[in-house]
Amino acid sequence: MSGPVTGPHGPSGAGPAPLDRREEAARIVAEGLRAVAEAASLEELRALQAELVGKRSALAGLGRSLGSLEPEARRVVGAELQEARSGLEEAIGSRRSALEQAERAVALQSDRLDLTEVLAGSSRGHLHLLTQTRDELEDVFIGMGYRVAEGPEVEDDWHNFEALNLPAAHPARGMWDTLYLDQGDSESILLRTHTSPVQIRVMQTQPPPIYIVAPGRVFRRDTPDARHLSTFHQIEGLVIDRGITLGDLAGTIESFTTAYFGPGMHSRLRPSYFPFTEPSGEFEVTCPICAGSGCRTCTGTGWIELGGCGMVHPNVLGAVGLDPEEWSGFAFGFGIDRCAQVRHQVPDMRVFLDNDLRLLTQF
Ligand code: FA5
Repeated sequence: MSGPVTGPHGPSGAGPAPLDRREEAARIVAEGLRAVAEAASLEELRALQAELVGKRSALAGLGRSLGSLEPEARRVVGAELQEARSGLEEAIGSRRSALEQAERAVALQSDRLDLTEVLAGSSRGHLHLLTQTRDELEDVFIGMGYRVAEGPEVEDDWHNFEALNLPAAHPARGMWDTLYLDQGDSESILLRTHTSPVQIRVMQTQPPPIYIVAPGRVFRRDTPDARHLSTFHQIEGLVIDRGITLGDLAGTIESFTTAYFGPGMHSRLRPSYFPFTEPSGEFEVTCPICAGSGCRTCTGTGWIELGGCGMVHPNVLGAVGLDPEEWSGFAFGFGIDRCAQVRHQVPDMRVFLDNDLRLLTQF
């Protein structure tokens, strides 16, 4: 506080004299600063703030009593009280920042998750078998010169059906029991039933030649059983180039089969029907359990179905503006879950969704 006030003391009975007020203010400031420095929490500090500089504080009371002083003394003491108040407010502000910082540090420490921690007796996490399978399938096709493409899981009717040569009310739509979303026009937005709409999206956005695979999640109203799930994964393949033949498709499937399943495994095509390919086939691989001699798993045939395939239908090329006279191609789509099941001889596909450590730690 600055020097002594030289003005006359107030009349007796009209509050403390200026000097008393200044001593009182100095005492309040000294005690206040000590209390602020010792405040242990933001809550304690808030209470102190009201006590020291609030409307009902002793300092405010002193300020209110200045009216009884001579004008000059009122001005000087008033300025000193204001200075005392500012000093206290400044100290409260910096103590608040320090306490807030300390509280944040404690909260951060208690919220911290050590993701690298390995608890004794537990195993380190790793990719799920289905993710590993998808990665390996991608690697096989990347090794054969393909690129990886992606498409949305929520699709529109045009990409999932119409552009794939499946107009509304086409009987073959029944091949896919579809989950529709309550969006837009009735039955216009759906959860994709297969990865084939990615064929359309790729052909719409990039000119041939096209060599892509598109892995992803698909959805159907299928009842889960040992070989079916209602949410599962497929990998789509699409080749569009000049002069592509059925022989290229068969050779590609055979190369993939031996690369992914091993040298003893082979593939074969069986005639089938898909509206977006002509001719169409289903491709099967050697049953890994009986090595082709016939067992219960392969119903005695020695073969297990993996997916569908065929030569891209001219109507599909037309839907995306490609000239079927110039371009031809093949497409295939097979189950990633089915691949993992066959390769690792998992009897029931539903275990892939159980998150049971006894299964997860085997792969
Ligand atoms: C299709 O989905 C066609 N889009 C495949 C295709 C693509 C044909 C390109 C021609 C050209 P399909 O419904 O048959 O076809 O399914 C293909 C594969 O997905 C099946 O062979 C099987 O391996 C897998 N799959 C089908 N339904 C399920 C299911 N509910 N659970 C697990 N895997 C399934």
